[in-house]
Amino acid sequence: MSKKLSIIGMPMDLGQMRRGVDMGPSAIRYAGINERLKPLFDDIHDLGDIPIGRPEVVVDKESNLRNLDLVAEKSELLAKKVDEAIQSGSFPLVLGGDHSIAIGTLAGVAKHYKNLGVIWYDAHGDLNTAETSPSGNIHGMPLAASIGLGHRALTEIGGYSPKVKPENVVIIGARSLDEGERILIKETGIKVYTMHEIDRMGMAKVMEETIAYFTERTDGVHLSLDLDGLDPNDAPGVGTPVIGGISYRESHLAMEMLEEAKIITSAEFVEVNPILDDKNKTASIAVGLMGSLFGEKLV
Ligand code: Z70
Ligand code: MN
Ligand code: MN
Ligand code: MN
Repeated sequence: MSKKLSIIGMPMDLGQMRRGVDMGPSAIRYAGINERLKPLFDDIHDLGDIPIGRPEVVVDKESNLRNLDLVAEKSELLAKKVDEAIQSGSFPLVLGGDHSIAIGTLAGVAKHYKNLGVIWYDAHGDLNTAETSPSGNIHGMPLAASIGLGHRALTEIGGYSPKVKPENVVIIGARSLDEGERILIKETGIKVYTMHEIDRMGMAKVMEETIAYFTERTDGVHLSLDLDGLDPNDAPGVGTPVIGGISYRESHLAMEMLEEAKIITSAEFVEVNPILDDKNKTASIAVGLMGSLFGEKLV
């Protein structure tokens, strides 16, 4: 079977207040994604960007969510593109955009699996709902929406809910969780490897456990990688940096182990903000991580 990749840009910055993350897909392309991944696939299709435009910020009166209708509308477009890519036998790789794009990505992916697993590589849990959100920012909600919790406009993208079962979610790198998110993690039993576990067990063990867990119970695994999961010293170009994060080396090891295990069936790299970056360093790191994820070898 030929190995095909579809690259989809989602330059959406409506899930938070920091402009610049809409330039993520451009920054990642500029960092050489096509050239870097070319040797690793038989065929790469860069499908360009989902049109987002420059809509005005509208806060939903009833729910207080920033840009609710717009995020929902654009997420449907992304879901359709991702769905088509998978139907055509291609691996979908989505470039964000803020993390709210995961709502659309997962809507397009999850219908193709009975038991989709999700790796949420992030400093944050992104498990807020309109009720628990401290900010009204939808990029703090995509994981909640994908397990069926939160505003209906977000949970029902693609016309079905939930996309993922909470027991099929593994969060890696968490170090900034809100009160409501902690409660939800306890209630749902979502597996979390915080920085505490990463330091204590080492990334190799964290990934071994994660891979074993998914191999047993899932028929596909989506990797949702927020660049703020990495330490801001390594990846400074993100809207919400949190110190004490996953290192560059640990992140490469994680990607290499996922590649060896051959469990990842779709992926997205989000929250790259070239305006806040140091000479496109964060986009370059994203591209390097994709290299490891898709089988680039050191020797
Ligand atoms: C906070 C909220 C968040 C990303 C920040 C922050 C969420 N928990 N997500 N950066 N990627 O506003 O809900
Ligand atoms: Mn072709
Ligand atoms: Mn996130
Ligand atoms: Mn984050």
